[in-house]
Amino acid sequence: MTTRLHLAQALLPEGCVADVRLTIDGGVITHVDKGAASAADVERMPGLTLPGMPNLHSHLFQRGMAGLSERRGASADSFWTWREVMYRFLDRLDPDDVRAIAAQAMVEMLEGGFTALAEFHYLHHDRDGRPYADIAAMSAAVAAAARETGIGLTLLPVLYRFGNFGSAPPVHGQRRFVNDRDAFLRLVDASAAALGDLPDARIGVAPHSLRAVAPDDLGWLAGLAPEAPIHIHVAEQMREVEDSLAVAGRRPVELLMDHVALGPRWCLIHATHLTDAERDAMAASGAVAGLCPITEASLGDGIFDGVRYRASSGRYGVGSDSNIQIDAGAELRQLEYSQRLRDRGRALMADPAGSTGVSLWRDACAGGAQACGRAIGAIAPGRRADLVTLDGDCPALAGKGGQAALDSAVFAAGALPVHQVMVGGETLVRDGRHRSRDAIRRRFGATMRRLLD
Ligand code: NGQ
Ligand code: ZN
Repeated sequence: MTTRLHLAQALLPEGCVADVRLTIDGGVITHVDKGAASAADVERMPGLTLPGMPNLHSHLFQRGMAGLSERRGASADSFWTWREVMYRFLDRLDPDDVRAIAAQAMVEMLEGGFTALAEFHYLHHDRDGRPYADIAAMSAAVAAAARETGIGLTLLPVLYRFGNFGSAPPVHGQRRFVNDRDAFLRLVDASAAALGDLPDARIGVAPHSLRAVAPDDLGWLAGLAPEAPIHIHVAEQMREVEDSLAVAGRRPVELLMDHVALGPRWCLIHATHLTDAERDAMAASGAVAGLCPITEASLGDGIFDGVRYRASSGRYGVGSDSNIQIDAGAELRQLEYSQRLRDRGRALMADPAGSTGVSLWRDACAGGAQACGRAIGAIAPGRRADLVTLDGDCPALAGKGGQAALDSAVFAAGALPVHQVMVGGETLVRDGRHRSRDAIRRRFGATMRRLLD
């Protein structure tokens, strides 16, 4: 089916442009033309329309523990104590709980400007650590939530074998994640089947981290599906760097590059603590840095050097990771502000003489699309029609258009002011509200009350 849309203003690859007409066929943009609205346009979008932002890293279930790890403990709180709270929370979840939490998080993503998701999926097994009768029961729960909400999905089944560097055995809290290679192959096949009829869904793979797989698992995973996206958590915490040096005599990104050839299919999540040489090699490889600025701030990870990485033409995108807050604009703002606080400058992630909001949005869309392995992330022929129209009635946008509207949406509004969202040509959010928001919220509320009882 062919539809035509008129966008009052649009962020195209060349910048913000007024009066843009899109032709969409089978959910894909086939033509981008300039011109005033006409009777052939089935829908007219006022205000500025952006390419939907891909969310390149998330653990959906963690939305259910947002806010529950802010209490100071007896010993020093850290990423590692947060992880204990997280393990205790996920201990209780069954596939229906995961589906309820996932759907709520996806609604918030869509209402927050994210139209696609790469889910880094590692909660696989039953509470006793044994696989469900369907080994991909949890993947099926994620797929069902994607079907219900309409978000574009890249599912990354995670290989998790060990508890730490040196092939240390997994601890009790990790038993629901663990597979050997054979079980992992079954999981990937069953997960692909679970994606079934989801439009344009993609499957990839993810070694959880250098802590959770053996070095020779990396090449094995990369060889499974040589075109598919492959994501890994790396160098997020200084303790990981220290442990890697102690056990392998190499820093995490060095160790990774010793075992695999990085390239555009790779997404390195966090990659916070890099030497100049590691950062330059990563940028030169064409891999994507999967930055999760709000979670990295929440967990006290450190600051990725986006300024110098970008100067070496490094590619990046953003992810909502722990889902403590879900908002595409807020992720970009946090990224820029982290650079400002370190370097004591302004507009640090912007192109020369360019707008910070436009540069951040465009770069993170491109990197996010690459990391998702899907034709998304731009308003251009051949890309899926994933579109976010900003709310021109938001006071932060009053009197502003084009670049000033996007800068204001990212830096001057509380939450990204989203008016309408389309995924694959289908409108899912109108007036800032997802079409299934109320039912999904009710089910999430009932689930959370039971889980926290
Ligand atoms: C995760 N999250 O898998 O959810 C991780 C924590 C780990 C972040 N790294 C667990 N933000 O890395 O061992
Ligand atoms: Zn993560």
